[in-house]
Amino acid sequence: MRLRHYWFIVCLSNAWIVFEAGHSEKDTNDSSPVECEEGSFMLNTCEERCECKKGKLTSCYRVRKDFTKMTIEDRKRYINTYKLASVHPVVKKDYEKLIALHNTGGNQAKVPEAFLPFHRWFLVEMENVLRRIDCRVTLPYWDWSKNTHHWWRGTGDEDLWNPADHGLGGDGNYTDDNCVEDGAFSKDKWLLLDVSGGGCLRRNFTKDNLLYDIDHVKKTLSLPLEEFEQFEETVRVDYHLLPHNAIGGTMMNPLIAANAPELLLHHSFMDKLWYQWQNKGDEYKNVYFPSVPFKLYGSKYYGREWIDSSNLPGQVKVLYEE
Ligand SMILES: [Cu+2]
Repeated sequence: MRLRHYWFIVCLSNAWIVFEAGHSEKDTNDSSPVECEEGSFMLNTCEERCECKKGKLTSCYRVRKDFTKMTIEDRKRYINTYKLASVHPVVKKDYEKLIALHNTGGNQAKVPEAFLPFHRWFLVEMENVLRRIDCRVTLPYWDWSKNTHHWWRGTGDEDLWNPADHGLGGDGNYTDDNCVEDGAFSKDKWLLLDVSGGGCLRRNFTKDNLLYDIDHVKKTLSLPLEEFEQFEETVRVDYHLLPHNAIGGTMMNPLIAANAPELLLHHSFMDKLWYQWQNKGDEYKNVYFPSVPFKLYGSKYYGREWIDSSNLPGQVKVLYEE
């Protein structure tokens, strides 16, 4: 009886190791043969969406999803992985480096020639860090334009600001320096990095309707090619700054905003808007950035290398699910 019990534990712990290894491998253009129908789509072990060609999974895409539509389990996985990054012995340094870089490079990254490609690069770098902990993780996006009249709500199960462990927690406590005191990032559970001054995550919600709703976004996306500069400015200035300021606290301070967990979700949405614009056609995809002669702040890359989401450096392919 005792022996059987022992074997059960050994098997269980081995299964756990296999499970862990299966989801923490660096990347996954899985070339081992699989049984699949030619031309069909399948998820690989890292849950990338791949196409089946000649019995192999090829052209694998990281699928970024609307946070509010993800399963509770997926949302928990994302949040837990994100929290782990700041203490994980293997990735902590790289995570810190990226936050520090965003803290110092904010201004250079906000010029029209850099904003979109710099943040596309930054998002993939952050995603890479998280995927070294769990390769099934991709960055979710937060489409606040769908919910402008109660964007701050945290009572719905699907809400970004839900205080359970599948949400980001809610507004800060104004009697306590706006520290967040509920949810996965409450001050007793999670702190900002030293490079961001340490201390609690702060929020100070301005509970007014957000100015730009779904129809506004649709209009912006429908601008013609010649008005790319208008499109870019609307995204970089209007859409980008609005939630930074409405959330307040850490998100409102450009020197530390990158340390707020919601920044990645907001910037994923900004990246998705560029992605949608680019999907209107090849001219839309390539407008403007190919001619920019300088490298992205803190990066070895030119902006033009981050134009095509289906062919990014490091063999990364990204798609956004509606
Ligand atoms: Cu920002």
